[in-house]
Amino acid sequence: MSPLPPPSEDVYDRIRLRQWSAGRARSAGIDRRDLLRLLAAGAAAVPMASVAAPAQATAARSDDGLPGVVKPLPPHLFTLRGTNAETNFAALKGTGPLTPADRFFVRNHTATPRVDRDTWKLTVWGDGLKGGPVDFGYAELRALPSVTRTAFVECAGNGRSFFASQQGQEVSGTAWTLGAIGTARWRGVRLGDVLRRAGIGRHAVDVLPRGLDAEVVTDGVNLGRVRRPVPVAKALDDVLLAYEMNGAPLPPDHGYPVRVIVPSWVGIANIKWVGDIEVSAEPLLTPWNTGLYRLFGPGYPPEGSAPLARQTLKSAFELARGASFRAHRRSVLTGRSWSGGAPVGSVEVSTDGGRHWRRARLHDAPRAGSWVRWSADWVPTRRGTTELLARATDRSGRTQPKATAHNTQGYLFDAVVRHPVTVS
Ligand SMILES: Nc1nc2c(c(=O)[nH]1)N[C@H]1C(S)=C(S)[C@@H](COP(=O)(O)O)O[C@H]1N2
Ligand SMILES: [Mo]
Repeated sequence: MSPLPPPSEDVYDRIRLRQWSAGRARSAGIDRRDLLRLLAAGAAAVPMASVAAPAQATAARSDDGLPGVVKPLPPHLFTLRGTNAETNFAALKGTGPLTPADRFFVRNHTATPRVDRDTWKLTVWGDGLKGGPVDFGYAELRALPSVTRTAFVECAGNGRSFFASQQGQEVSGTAWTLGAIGTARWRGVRLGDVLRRAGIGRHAVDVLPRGLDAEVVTDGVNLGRVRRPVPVAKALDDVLLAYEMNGAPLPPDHGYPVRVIVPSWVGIANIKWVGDIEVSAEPLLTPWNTGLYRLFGPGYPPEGSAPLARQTLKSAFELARGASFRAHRRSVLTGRSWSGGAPVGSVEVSTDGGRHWRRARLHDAPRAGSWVRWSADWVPTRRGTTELLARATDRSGRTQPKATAHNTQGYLFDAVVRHPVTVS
């Protein structure tokens, strides 16, 4: 059995922009000229600063939080980046395969809205339905058959800072290390069940969930509320409308009362605080699948790559950068590897800057859309500084490369990361 889904999603995405330039795709909720401007901005290395790190970014942090985030963000668990909070990988050591909600990274374009689930409703609408709009209340959704699945949510820009620090390349956006990922057990209803109940037609092409958080304003352009289309084939396949995370109601920062979970895809597809879903008979374009979340740069066409869909292959140590070890003492190095494509097959570790490699022990059965924990023993002998490296190979035979091809917004970094440590 092939670990990868049918190619329809990719083919679909590739034709999207062509359709749009030919006037056959619709700019959903934004002026076509503004969208073109954003596209141009994506193509140049213009930092889309207020999208990646909005003005509130500089607001003073309270001791253990951010103004736009509800949960506490103590420094031993999180590193704050603008309106966002990155999970410290060291804080995952010993936590098991699921990321506890108290240490799950937060990526907010603006701020966490407070939504009352009793007055909340989800409106499904658009010319891809056979009839008019259909509303679903929270209780109604809970009454539908539920499904549970483990999936990571990972920002497309996870690992972005290594374009600069390892490859000397300039990129725009939040300077994540590797902690813009979390894995949880999500419970909810199949988006497909809801769409069928709403009367999705055979002519439907795109499904566009939109968040209830504030509109995003960047460079004087109102981008509207956060929204990013998913092709019908994916929407009807394994997408969830989730109301539980790790057995508890979704926390406010992670989309309460209901969020979209699009397994294996870039984080932006996982719309939090979903309020409505447009079902369209035409292909849809928003800022989040045009100027943003495509690859721009010398290796890519002027309009950018196809919109990003699947996440890439990565590995991280559960260790602070610059951590120290004692010489001649046995240590157990632990970490995780994951991929949005084929499941991780094996992981190798180097403790001497990449000269020698050995197999790590895997502690989870590799699964697509999730991560595997691994470990390797190390008895350091030489005092001083060294670099630890971890390199995963997936079941399709792909291995993390030494470098990732540059793209201006620093998406999909998949190269092996060099992790500095000291031995004393
Ligand atoms: N409504 C809404 N949904 C959103 C976002 C947002 O700002 N607003 N951020 C997206 C991005 S870019 C990512 S990476 C994930 C982060 O999910 P988390 O904050 O639960 O970790 O949510 C996505 N869904
Ligand atoms: Mo993201």
